[in-house]
Amino acid sequence: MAIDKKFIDQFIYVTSKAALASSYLVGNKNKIAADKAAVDSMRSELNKLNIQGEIVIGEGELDEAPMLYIGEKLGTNIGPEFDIAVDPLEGTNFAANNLPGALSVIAISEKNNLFKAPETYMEKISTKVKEKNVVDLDYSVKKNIFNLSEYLNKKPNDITACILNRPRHNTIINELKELNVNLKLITDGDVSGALLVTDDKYNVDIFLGIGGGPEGVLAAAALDAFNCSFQGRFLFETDEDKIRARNMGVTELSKKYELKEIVSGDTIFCATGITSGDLVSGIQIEEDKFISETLVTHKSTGLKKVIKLKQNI
Ligand code: VTB
Repeated sequence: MAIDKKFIDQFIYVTSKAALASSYLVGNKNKIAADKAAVDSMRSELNKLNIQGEIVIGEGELDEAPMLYIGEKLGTNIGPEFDIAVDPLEGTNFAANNLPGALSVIAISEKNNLFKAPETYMEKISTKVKEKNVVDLDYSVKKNIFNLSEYLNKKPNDITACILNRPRHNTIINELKELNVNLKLITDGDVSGALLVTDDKYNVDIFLGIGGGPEGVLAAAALDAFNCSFQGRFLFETDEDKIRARNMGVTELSKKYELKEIVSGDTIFCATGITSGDLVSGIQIEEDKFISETLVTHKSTGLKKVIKLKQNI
């Protein structure tokens, strides 16, 4: 089954309004307030839609998030059953400090087609290579870079790798440097980072490293529509994290998940810019109107483009 394309505009509206709400707080040095504005708006707009939605990736579990918690039901309860993954403000530091790259993100699938990812880290890798055994989470950095270079017919020093700039990545970063790979080090926002492999214009050949698991699922939804590859493996720091994951239905804790095991069937993905970044421009306000840019994908119709809209506030 496919998701009716009438929902595309509705979900673009949801992320545009959340981005607008958050944009008023850009540069205020208050991550929590900027996030709350996006969360409140997103929840209220989703509740107006004729859907039977359920949050599978949200602001946390019921005991830690009053809104958009995993399992929360959204919509008028009339219409199709959807799994909903949200990151109302991806890149809270970016919004708080008025830096490029803050996004409001949502991914929708038909019921039971999006992975219910626990709030834990995930080892990830994405490229535009669809063939198996070229790039793989189980391979060394060196093997991945050599295979990718060969596949793309480039030298390692013509390859660019995107990775979160974190001490936990020091070894990988040093290995990439030794291979003369160009680095794109990002400070936050690895949904966007993972999506930079989708178009040559971003000049990124591989995204890798450890980031948020929920962000991995969101990125996978868009990467599927772009026909790119993604693999993810959860990393658990404490026994409590493992118990929570098991309670959410994750049975194989150390499994390497392929894209299709994370997202299947039809999906809609929308990422609206709050501040301007690599993927989209941020919110602009003109008197009583606002201009938004949203990267939209709809797997079944092949839609994948940036949609710019001017709407009433
Ligand atoms: C990523 C990124 C987020 O957290 O998931 C990252 O997408 C996880 O790593 O934007 P850290 O815990 O090291 O920050 C963010 O950077 C912030 O939520």
